[in-house]
Amino acid sequence: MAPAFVLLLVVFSSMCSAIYVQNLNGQWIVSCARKGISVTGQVPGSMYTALIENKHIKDPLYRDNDVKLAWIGHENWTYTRYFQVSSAMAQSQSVLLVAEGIDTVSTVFINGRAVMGTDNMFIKYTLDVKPFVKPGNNTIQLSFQSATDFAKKQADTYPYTVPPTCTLPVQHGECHVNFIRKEQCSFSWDWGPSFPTQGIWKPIYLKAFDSAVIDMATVEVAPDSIDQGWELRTKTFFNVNSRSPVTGQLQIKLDGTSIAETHSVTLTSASNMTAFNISVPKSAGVKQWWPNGYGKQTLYNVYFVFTAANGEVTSQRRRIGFRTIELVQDPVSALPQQGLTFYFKVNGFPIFMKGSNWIPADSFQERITKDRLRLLLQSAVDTHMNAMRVWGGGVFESEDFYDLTDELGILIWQDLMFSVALYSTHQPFLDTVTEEVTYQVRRLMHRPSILLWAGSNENEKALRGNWFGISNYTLYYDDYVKLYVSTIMPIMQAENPNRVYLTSSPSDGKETVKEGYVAKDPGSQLYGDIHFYDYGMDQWKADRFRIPRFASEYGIEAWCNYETLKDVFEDSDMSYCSPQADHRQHHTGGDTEMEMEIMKHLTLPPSGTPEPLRFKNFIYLTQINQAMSVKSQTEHYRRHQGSLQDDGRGLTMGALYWQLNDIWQAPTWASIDYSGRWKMLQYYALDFFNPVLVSPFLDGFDINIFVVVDQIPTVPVRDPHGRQLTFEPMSQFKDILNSSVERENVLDLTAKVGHDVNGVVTIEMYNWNNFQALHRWTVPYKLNTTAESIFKQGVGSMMSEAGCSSKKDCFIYTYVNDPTAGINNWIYLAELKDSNLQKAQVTIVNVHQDSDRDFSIDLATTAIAPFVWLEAGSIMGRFSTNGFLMVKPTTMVKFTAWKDVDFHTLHNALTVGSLMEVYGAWELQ
Ligand code: BMA
Repeated sequence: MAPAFVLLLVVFSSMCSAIYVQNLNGQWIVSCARKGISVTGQVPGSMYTALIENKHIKDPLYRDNDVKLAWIGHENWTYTRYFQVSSAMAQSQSVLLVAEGIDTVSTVFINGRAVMGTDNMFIKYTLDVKPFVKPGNNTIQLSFQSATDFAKKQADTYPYTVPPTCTLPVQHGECHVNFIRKEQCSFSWDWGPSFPTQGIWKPIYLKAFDSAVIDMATVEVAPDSIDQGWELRTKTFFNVNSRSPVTGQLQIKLDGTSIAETHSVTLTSASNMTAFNISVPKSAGVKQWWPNGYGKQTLYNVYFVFTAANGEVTSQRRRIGFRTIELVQDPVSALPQQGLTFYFKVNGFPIFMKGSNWIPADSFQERITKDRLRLLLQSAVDTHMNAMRVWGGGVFESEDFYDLTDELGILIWQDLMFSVALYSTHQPFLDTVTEEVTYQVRRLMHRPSILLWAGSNENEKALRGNWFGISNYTLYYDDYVKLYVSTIMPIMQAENPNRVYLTSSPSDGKETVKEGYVAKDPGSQLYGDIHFYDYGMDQWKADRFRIPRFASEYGIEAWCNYETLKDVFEDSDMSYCSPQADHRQHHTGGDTEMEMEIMKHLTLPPSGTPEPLRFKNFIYLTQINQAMSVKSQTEHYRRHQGSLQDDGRGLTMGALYWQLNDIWQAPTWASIDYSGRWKMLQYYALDFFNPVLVSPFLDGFDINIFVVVDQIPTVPVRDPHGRQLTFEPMSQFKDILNSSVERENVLDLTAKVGHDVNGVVTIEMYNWNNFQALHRWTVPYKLNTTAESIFKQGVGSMMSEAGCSSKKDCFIYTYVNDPTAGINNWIYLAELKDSNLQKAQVTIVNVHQDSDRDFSIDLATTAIAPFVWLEAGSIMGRFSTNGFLMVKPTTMVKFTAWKDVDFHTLHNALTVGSLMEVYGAWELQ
């Protein structure tokens, strides 16, 4: 792998001045003296992958290997390699060792001499090693200390306890992860195993020069209010040789325009940064960057080229986008107790954030390829997501990740890496955090996809809610403020003042600040964002959900796909209550919770059902439960974007469910499992995040049906008392469409919304026993706001109009415009476990190959079938829809394989079932 973002040019300008870059990636020796192990290992990488590649250990994700292999993380590992230094390189004024990521606690030796210590995985380490290297053969060794051992020693010597001390026993994890600046979930989480890695996880190289070289260039793209153009606030940080001032020319150029500036600069090792603000006038005609669903993701390169007086040249490219982001926190009404709005305007437009939460895609970062990231992020975009939260217990993600989010238009709510814990605040810890946050902000701030920074995951909430049973609140409160406010906030203000920094997520936003950074109720529905979990409630119904301003987390567990488990389970493990199935559940009582949730709506497999059928069916039911629960909650949030309750709740403008991806094969909150297969929830996101949503729900004794068109509010929203709220009229958007620069760049949402705000919703009542609707209501609608009720009628009166005599017999199906438009939804009248569902049998009647990877599958059913579920066995790919209600005798579903596959292989692998066949299988017992 090339250094992630450093584009270094080796230019020979004279007989004696040159820049040399020597890659130290590749093969190293990875050893553990105490265990007598010495194997080869790749860098970037960790000791686990080195041991796997050398067949020293089996797949760490296999069965309970995470526990059996726990010893690996408790040992101290050493990375060693030889490297050659040419005499020319050795003679350079500076020979820097640059390590973009060391995981985590190590002493670095060069030719046997300790030259540097490391203790933070999120820092780039740079050291001038000229005094230690020699022409010819050299050795470099990183002698690691076990991360678990280091964390324990830190905790033991700290003057007081900083909880939580250890993870819950059900997680089979390690203790005191809050004492080490390392991926917090690598000591285990409630959805993931413990693999406390050691290694060199990012590129490492030598860089030699005589003058000065670009270390890192930063760009903050800010709107210029005078000419309504833009300003590029640039900083260029240099590595400067220590001996003398260096002069040179720095050129900064905005690609695709005529904007280029060259500045003469003088650098010393003490004064190694230059700052230039470059104006991009309106006349430059740059196009804006839009989130997914709103327009194109136009990106521009900014090139920084430094030519030193001695002829040495280095350069760096930063790819930027022109967009504004504003977090609007205005009073929702004249009554101060009704709180503040919390929504984002992108390029001036209020945008409802639709998305999910991201966790590390693998315990071993080196296994995450760009293809894997693309698969996951494309899945997000394909299901209409425009936002995602990079959760604070993982890592600051890779350049590949943010390249993709920039290109795909996914706005990133970027947590800092602190999660569900209190943290120590002794000076060395604060110092390393300062270095970490400064480096990461500089590394990422030019990215148009980064929406905001947030200090932690849930730490404000944890402190206020006393999750860890502390008795001295003031002590930990002071620590909290010291870390997120006194230490981190000034860094944000200095480095990236144009981007929002929230001290925690969730928080009450401005109200959190007002209340001294730990709000009385960080879960308030009237301020900021919330995380909402309640595994006891009926999550298929809307009436008990909160009505927050923004839901940045909510979700429920389901098992990963059965086929995915085959990678790590033996046949004997494929049982509902097997020890291995238990082992995989890291959320205390998780399986029982899922059972209880399912039983509210559906029937569980009888205990006599043979395995693995019972397990297979249970997995299917958990996925139905997860899909239906998250669907209900997401639709609820979308419906509330245009509402304001009498108590001030409403104007919900974000729904990021927990969680998109998985780190291993297990029951978790993820919608895409570790293999990349979609769970039913991901298929449901296709509909519940659709730009146009028809959303029926039970509102007391009524069926209430909303149409939601969430892009651009058409007129200011008024509440029942005529209070005008803050959303802008669509005319602003029309102005943009009239601008010649932007017309091509944005989706013509006025036309699109114009189409969608006028439409017809058809509502049909069916008896489960008949493909013909009992009755049909046709409702033309014209929306004034983005989310409106277009139909409301008592269930009883609808039933009598339709001639349905019992709720158990009937359900309601609804669609927008015509049934083939794909915008549809349904709602049952009696719990499905009590309904008179018919014995449907769904079959594959025909498969047609459309291309090397694309297939059409014709399905038929003998009766209306809920939750029709297709699988393609071991063939990886995606269906066009899945888990759906089949209301007609036939339908067609597409399958796209990720690799070429021949017709017979796919045909043989395909299976289909529905709830009724699952029930049928039980009756056969
Ligand atoms: C929230 C998250 C995660 C956790 C999830 C499910 O607390 O921030 O820490 O995995 O809920 O419990």
